[in-house]
Amino acid sequence: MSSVESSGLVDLFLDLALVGDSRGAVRLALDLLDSGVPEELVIEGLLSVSQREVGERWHRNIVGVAEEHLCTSASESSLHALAASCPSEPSGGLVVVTCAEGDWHAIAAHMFAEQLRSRGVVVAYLGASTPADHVARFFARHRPEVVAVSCNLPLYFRGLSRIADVAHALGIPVLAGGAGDGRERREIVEAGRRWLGTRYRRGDQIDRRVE
Ligand code: B12
Repeated sequence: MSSVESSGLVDLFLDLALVGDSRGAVRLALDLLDSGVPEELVIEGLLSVSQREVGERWHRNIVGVAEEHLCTSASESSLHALAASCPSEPSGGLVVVTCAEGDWHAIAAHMFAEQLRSRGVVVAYLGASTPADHVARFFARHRPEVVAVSCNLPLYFRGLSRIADVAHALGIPVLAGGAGDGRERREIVEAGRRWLGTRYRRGDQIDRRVE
């Protein structure tokens, strides 16, 4: 558990977010940043943990979809505010971060994209589920160096595969990641490795950047 997680700030973030005080929640994230906590840790220790906690409460029927939406909205706003407060000078080839076709868990992909950006990677984050043929058109126009696909449910492995196929058809390496939890996370990582195939080394470079 990180010091952010154990500080009670997650509960405070949720207290604010779940009653719709998105501004207060964003302020909390920015205060952490101002106190010297690196952006990546604010994302991992505050936003990601709050998202999982609201998922847990949703699962146990303590809160409903309305509260989940409020929390996700506060986390999204926090991500934008953090990005605006942490200018980086990205360089190198373009990395496209997209969700698997069918997967609407955009915020996991957004968190990952922002973590890459904070490490100086040039990132285009496409958001939630995008049809593979439209992703292919974007690839053809912008020729990314790598595509990182966020897949958060095994249900969307096929959608992940469709995006991997269009990337591979253009010779673009694919890195897969993201997960709900537990067994699925391992399955997703394994599926990602299978698709990476011979192109693993270039994707691996990005993988190491997030570990
Ligand atoms: C918010 C949320 C939603 C929102 C998403 C909104 C949005 N804008 O993103 C909405 C309401 C759309 C939603 C819908 C659904 N959801 Co939902 N959702 C969640 C919740 C609460 C949080 C997800 C989240 O914010 N993740 C962000 C953080 C927490 O994820 P993270 O994995 O730590 O992210 C890091 C890494 O994965 C990594 N990463 C991410 N992408 C990549 C990519 C690469 C290449 C790499 C290397 C790394 C990487 O970087 C991230 C930052 O460090 C989770 C609970 C949970 N435990 O996650 C459920 C959860 C994922 N959902 C779940 C379910 C079942 C669903 C629905 C099927 C519900 C339904 N019946 O309709 C639908 C599916 C919709 C769809 N087509 O996708 C289940 C999945 C269970 C399972 N494993 O099968 C969960 C676990 C809830 C639960 N406990 O039951 N959901």
